[in-house]
Amino acid sequence: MKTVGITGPTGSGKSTLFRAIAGEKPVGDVAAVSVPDERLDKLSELHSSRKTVHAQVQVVDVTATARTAAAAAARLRNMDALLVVAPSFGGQDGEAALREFKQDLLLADMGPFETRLTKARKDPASKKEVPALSKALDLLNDGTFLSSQPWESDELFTFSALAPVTLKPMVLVNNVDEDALGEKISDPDFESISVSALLEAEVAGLGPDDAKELLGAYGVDEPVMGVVIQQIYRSLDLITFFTTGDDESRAWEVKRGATAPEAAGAIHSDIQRGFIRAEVISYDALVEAGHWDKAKAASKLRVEGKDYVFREGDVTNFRFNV
Ligand SMILES: Nc1nc2c(ncn2[C@@H]2O[C@H](COP(=O)(O)OP(=O)(O)OP(=O)(O)O)[C@@H](O)[C@H]2O)c(=O)[nH]1
Ligand SMILES: [Mg+2]
Repeated sequence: MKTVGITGPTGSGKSTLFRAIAGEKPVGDVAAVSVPDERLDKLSELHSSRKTVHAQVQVVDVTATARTAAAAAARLRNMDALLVVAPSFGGQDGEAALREFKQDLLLADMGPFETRLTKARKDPASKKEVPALSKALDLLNDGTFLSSQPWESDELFTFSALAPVTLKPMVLVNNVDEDALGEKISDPDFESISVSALLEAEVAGLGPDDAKELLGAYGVDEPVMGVVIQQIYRSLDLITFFTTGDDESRAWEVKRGATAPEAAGAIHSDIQRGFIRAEVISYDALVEAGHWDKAKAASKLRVEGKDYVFREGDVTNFRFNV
């Protein structure tokens, strides 16, 4: 499961957004939440599945328990992606606050890169890392996030020990007043979504009918938290594939470019080890066929071997022996 950290300026509404995302169940500052996916719901319906299991992400209110800025930065480095909250409610200038906060993120990366570069210059074994490190440091000094560049895999390997914050996928939540929903911040480093964290947090504590009524008062159809979660999930370098049947329909995540045995490993290491082949059909083709069994009877299932690279929305059944 991937972990997403909520971060942003002090008092921007991070903990409020966390409550909105985590709903009524948060214990502490970490919550596992389901990623909404209409395709999965459809598969479950077509196969009358007894269980529907969505992909999940773990959301963390990063600064809630960190005692110092350094502790918060260290915690940020462990996140797979960041949800950045900009405060635009109550007459605040969210854009200005965001600009300042971006400086903090750049600074958090500069220190470790400087230290590493100094070491690499002295150590013959690390000399080859110097060009990538100094290019990265130049970018940071120019106020540019490392995520803005296409890096080579050996450069990324050099950076990986430093876990740079500005290399992480980020989604920006513009935290606005209830009557300013839709107002976005334009910033080259982020995709932004407009949210009233306070309204969403209130809604998260209500039953579906009351939630609909409260949101309706502000002209909103449904909570945007689902959209926020979907967006952050998409920013991660993952694809989703499905398994389906009368027992269970389930969404699985695997890194982009994964082969069939690697995808099998997302389910269980035994299935990866004993992998024989995968029966695969695209989501659209399966919906057209109406049911896995019908697709099978009509020879619509492809048989793929161990070199097959999984695609977004594949529905599969693995053949394996243990
Ligand atoms: N009106 C309004 N107030 C909000 C909104 N979001 C947060 N607030 C208020 O702003 C204050 C700070 O919100 P928090 O969620 O605690 O902010 P935070 O980013 O977690 O704060 P720190 O952890 O101290 O940095 C609280 O009083 C919230 O009720 C919003 O969308 N609208
Ligand atoms: Mg907080």
